[in-house]
Amino acid sequence: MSDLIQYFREKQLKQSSEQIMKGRCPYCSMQCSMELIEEHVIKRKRFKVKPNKQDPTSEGRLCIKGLQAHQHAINGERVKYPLFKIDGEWVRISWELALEMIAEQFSQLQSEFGNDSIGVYGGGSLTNEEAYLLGKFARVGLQTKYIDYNGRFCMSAAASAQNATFGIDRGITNQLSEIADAKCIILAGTNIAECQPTIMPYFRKAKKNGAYIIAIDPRETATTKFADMHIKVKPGTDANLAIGLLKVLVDENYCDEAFIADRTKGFDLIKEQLNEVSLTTIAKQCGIPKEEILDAARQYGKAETGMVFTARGVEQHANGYQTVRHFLNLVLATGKIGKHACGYGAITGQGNGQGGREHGQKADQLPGYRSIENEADRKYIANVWGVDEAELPRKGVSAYELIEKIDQEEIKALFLMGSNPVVSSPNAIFVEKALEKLDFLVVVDMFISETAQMADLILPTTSYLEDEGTMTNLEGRVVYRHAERKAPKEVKHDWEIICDIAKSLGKEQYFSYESVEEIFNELRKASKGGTADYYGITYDRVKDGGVLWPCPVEGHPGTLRLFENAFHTSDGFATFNLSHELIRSEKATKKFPLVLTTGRIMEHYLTGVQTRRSQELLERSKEPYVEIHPETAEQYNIENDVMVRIESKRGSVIVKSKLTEGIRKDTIFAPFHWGDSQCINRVTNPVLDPVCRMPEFKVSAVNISQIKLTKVKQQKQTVVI
Ligand SMILES: Nc1nc2c(c(=O)[nH]1)N[C@H]1C(S)=C(S)[C@@H](COP(=O)(O)OP(=O)(O)OC[C@H]3O[C@@H](n4cnc5c(=O)[nH]c(N)nc54)[C@H](O)[C@@H]3O)O[C@H]1N2
Ligand SMILES: Nc1nc2c(c(=O)[nH]1)N[C@H]1C(S)=C(S)[C@@H](COP(=O)(O)OP(=O)(O)OC[C@H]3O[C@@H](n4cnc5c(=O)[nH]c(N)nc54)[C@H](O)[C@@H]3O)O[C@H]1N2
Ligand code: SF4
Ligand SMILES: [Mo]
Repeated sequence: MSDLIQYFREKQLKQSSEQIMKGRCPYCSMQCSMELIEEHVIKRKRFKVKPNKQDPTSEGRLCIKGLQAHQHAINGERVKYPLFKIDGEWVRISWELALEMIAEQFSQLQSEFGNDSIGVYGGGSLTNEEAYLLGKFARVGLQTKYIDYNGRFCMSAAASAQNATFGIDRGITNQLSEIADAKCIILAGTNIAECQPTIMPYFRKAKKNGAYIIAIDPRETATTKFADMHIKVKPGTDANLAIGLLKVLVDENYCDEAFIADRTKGFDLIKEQLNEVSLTTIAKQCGIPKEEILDAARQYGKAETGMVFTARGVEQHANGYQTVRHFLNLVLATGKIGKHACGYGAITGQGNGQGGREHGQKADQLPGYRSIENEADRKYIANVWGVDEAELPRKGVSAYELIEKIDQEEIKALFLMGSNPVVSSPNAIFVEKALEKLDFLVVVDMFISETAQMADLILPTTSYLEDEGTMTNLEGRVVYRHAERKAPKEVKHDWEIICDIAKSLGKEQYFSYESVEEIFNELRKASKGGTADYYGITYDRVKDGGVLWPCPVEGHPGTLRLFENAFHTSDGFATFNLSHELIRSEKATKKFPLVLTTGRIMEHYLTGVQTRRSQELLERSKEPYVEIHPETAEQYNIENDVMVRIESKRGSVIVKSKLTEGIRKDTIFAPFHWGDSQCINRVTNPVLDPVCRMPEFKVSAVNISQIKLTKVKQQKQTVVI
């Protein structure tokens, strides 16, 4: 080797460095852990991602989103300091000024219009500590009743149904490892293969062990292709289908009479009601052959073990609560719960979808899944917080209703942390107009999202690589997120931002923490004795593989399987759902004859703010589209891969057509990961479930038409005819 080469090698070695950082994917509820290796070679940075083989949930797997997640966190578009909008332009300001401004605006509005003139809107990406603190900030810092979060759009139907049926809502009732031994699995409106890809090997194992898998979805997906049976249900009719399945289970004696007698209430009444149910009518309502209902019920009925999973496909409906309850009836009637490989799971969505809804971001909830309207719960939390119970606000309204309050100018300022409602709310045009009415909008984000773009003030927050804390994954396992990357200099953690604002509002005594662990320890106390009891979970334990709640005392092993001996209701019984009265979804009309349903694709996450800033993911999936059946397309004179206008009562969007025989002829499907003019929520239906206030993202009556594009060469622009 020449001296010169030797010299450069040595120089390069001196200038190279490697940092290995433990972390956890910021996206879905699997919360797969990993190591990110950041290499500096001369002036270049290189990143490698290594899954964590010791992770008990992901078992050492990562999907493409997890492998590329760091790309958004290191993206140059990150907001690096507070930004204030002056004459439509973003101006860099100091934290001191930003905090002063917030204190002044909030105090002024509250003294003029009352405490409830400020709204708080949170998200399921926040850590447990931050979700907890945001709830406390609304109730103690601002003393407003108006707080809610994006989980309202996500899990509220399943959560309310589980609470009503079982007395507790912990996503999945069993550990994932039990799936392998389930002999029949019903996947209702859940596209696990694309939305929780690293969960799939659990189901593959089950299949290898002889499980029969039934997928219920109006269109073909990677999940339905994996299943043994695909019921291509008409959107919005799943409750009817579940009633049909129960009728077959009852009529053909697949019920576990002993379990029903010992552990449940309300079965006799339901049995009576089933006499009036006609399978032929149900098959017609659902747009499927009657034989499929019979086959599916028999498969589930005769299987020794079985599990039912639901997700947003059956939950995001005006009757989402009822629908999930009807699926829970199947589990109860067959006694397939509380035993090995028998149970139910609502597949949670966001990284902290589960923990985010347990500790007080929800309008009616206090930490530990306590109720803000229950006197004992209020007293307990007031005591932990060191405030007078009478000072705690009462319950507020759900996320979409909060936007309505803004529209009605009852809420004058909004503090938004970890959500992008301009893209993710139904009826997005209305939402945008409502937010324009705000006197003061503060958005805490890593990026200038579509909603942040409308703000007066943007506060920059740290990413998952920088922000330590705990998350509760889809198993109900509380896990620790290492965050070993240094935050950009002027960027703060969400929890620090909340504390700083509270201090500037003169509430320092309630928001003084040295570390996230200190916040967690307060959360543990606040949850003690509540439904979601985290008291026995310490930082030492979460750093070591995680603990499944409830975990009421230190040393408790955590609850691996729920309901082995009793349900969590006050009398220990689970309750069958009695209501057959179903709210009708938006009906197709002559003007809007098709049903639009919406959802996700593998490459993008929610409103795409993060994944659209990940080069690799954007490369794989650049633009939105709409799936249309070829026969439907022909009827509407629509070709493949052309621009199509989708129109509803509420508005319209233009996306590319994708013809596929996989979808029902009366249904079209579009993902919702894009904003502005391609935001599908400009079209969707904001009708809310009366119990859980979930909007009906999955059924909107629409029309479609092809847009003819002509290139006018001279003008170098595209003209829409
Ligand atoms: N790649 C990716 N993964 C994600 C996310 C993401 O944005 N991208 N988001 C995360 C979050 S927050 C969530 S909540 C979960 C969501 O996870 P899922 O609920 O699995 O996702 P969706 O695509 O919304 O809906 C699931 C399926 O429901 C079907 N469906 C639509 N309407 C109906 C209906 O009326 N009845 C039935 N039976 N099925 C219907 C859709 O065709 C779709 O295949 O995913 C999480 N994981
Ligand atoms: N049509 C249709 N609409 C839907 C759905 C559907 O199926 N169809 N699904 C609904 C569901 S299930 C969900 S969960 C919602 C989600 O919708 P949103 O709540 O809008 O979720 P995100 O797109 O993740 O927006 C989160 C924003 O917070 C930022 N962010 C990420 N992590 C953090 C953090 O730790 N702190 C802070 N301060 N900011 C952070 C991101 O950059 C992004 O701008 O969308 C709902 N909307
Ligand atoms: S997106 Fe979900 S499945 Fe994929 S790596 Fe992240 S946490 Fe795991
Ligand atoms: Mo979600």
